[in-house]
Formats: sequence, structure tokens, C-alpha cells
Amino acid sequence: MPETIITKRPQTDLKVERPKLFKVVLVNDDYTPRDFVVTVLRIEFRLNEQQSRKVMMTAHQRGVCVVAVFTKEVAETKTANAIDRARKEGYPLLFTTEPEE
Ligand code: TYC
Repeated sequence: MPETIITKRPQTDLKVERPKLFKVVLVNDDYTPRDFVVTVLRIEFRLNEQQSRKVMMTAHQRGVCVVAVFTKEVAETKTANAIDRARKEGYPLLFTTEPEE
């Protein structure tokens, strides 16, 4: 009788956790020029001109606006780079990150 070889299949039902997401929030101030805010949103967050103006104006009028949602590390890196860019020009522009509910 031929020998039956039973081989274990590789485990395919491992659970993959969805990474937690973090919001990047743009905060209004009275000093940073509007066009500079738009430039930072375009360069650091890759928004287009229209999206950048909309986000900038929302923060300007309401005080804050969510820019986008990323994994933690990406949100923190983009936030730090955006703030660095503003400080180099002497502007108080602020972004914060917060976990999504
Ligand atoms: N309020 C600023 C001005 O009038 C423009 C501005 C908009 C600054 C949004 C920051 O997050 C901001 N020059």
C-alpha cells in the first residue's frame, strides 16, 4: 500500500490587525500668512491647491481643521516636518496629531 504523507498547510488564517489611525489637525493663528499655510499643506501633506485652500480657510474660520488621517508614525513625521518648515520662516503655525476614535 502506498504511504500517505500528510503535510501541514501553512497557516493562512492569521489575524491582521488594522493599524490605528491618527488625525493631523491644522490650528489657526493670527500671524502665519494664508499662502504659506497653503504651501505647507501642498508640500508636506500633498494636498492640491484647491484642497489646501479649503483646509486653510476652514481652520482660519473655525479655529481648526482636520488635514488628513495617517498611521501614527506618518502623522507624527509629517506634523514635525510641517512645523519645522514654519519655524524656519519664523511663523507660529501649528499642527497637532490625535488618535481617531
Ligand atoms: N489666520 C491666518 C491669517 O489671517 C491664516 C491662517 C489660516 C493661519 C490657517 C493658520 O491654520 C491657519 N493670516
